[in-house]
Amino acid sequence: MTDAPALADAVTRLIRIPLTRPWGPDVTDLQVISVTVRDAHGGEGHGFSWTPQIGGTAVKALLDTDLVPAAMGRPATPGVWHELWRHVHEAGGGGITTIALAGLDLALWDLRARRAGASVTGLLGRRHDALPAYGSGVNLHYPLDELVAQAERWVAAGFAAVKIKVGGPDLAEDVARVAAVREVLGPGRRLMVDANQRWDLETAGRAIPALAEHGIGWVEEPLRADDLAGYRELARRIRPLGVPIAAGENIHTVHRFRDFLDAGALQVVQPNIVRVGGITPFLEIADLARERGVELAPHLLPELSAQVAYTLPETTWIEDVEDAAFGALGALAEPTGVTVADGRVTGGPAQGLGFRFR
Ligand code: SMN
Ligand code: MG
Repeated sequence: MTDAPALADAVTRLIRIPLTRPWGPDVTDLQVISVTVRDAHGGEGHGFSWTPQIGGTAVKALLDTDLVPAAMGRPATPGVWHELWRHVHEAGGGGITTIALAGLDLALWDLRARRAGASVTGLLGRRHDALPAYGSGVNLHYPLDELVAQAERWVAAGFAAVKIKVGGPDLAEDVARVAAVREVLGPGRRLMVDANQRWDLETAGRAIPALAEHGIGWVEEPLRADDLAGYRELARRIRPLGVPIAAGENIHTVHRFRDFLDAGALQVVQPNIVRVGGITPFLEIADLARERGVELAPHLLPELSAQVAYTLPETTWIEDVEDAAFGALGALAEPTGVTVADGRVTGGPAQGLGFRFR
């Protein structure tokens, strides 16, 4: 790979994409930082960084002032990932640094695949034509009737699994919401719940058994994602219930995922391809999950996650947040080709990753 031509140019652009279905009073648009790279032979690649709420400007600045200058002149290949990670590491091993790094990583994968006349899926080796998708909603702020209507749309759309938010101030209300959605789903569909780090250990210890009465496929981010000791203790306490604990959208490195698995704290790992720094580190985390025999479920970004998940030996659930795909939001100049229908995700671009933002 070191015989790749040198990186000659990289241009970033901060784009705000309005959400048609806001994720909360203060989350009304997504921030994407598009990254276009050019190599010394004129090859071009397109990638992006992404953050819903916090840090878009900082991500762009880190790319422009630190990552792009450090990458310039190095081989234009994703193989430079670890050198670039070392370069920005004193600003944090994960978080803004890895989110920024993802923009370059994805652009370099896109370039590498285009150079080979292939899609990234084709380059990595496709193993699945289709994967199961689950309907997901950022819906804690929805009144009950809107939540039920959303669950009805998911059933009508053919999803065999769905995920809703829990962690409101009143546990009885969470239980009523889960019961109402279970009623819509019937016994045969999988229902996952996501507390988005809202509970402490005692609250989680009370809430999870109550919600489990309604059949829970996994409980996601019950505690603050930094609190490894809390997760270890929670896993110990709820083990008899048999409800898997899922987390990963706020875990940023393979090292930290390993800590959680060593602690026996997670049964489902959910790396977000952008937040961990791109496809290169995502594949390391997928290998780790496989070695440890835990379920892998990539977080969000179905148009990207599916393209990589198609290439893994295991079958992974792909998360489809209602009306939040870049194509559906009208953010792309042309669709990626990744489509969710009848509870399945299929398709992808003919070349590269296929992300060109308007
Ligand atoms: C989530 C996180 C960030 C943006 C949208 C949704 C949520 C999920 O935690 O897992 O879907
Ligand atoms: Mg989540």
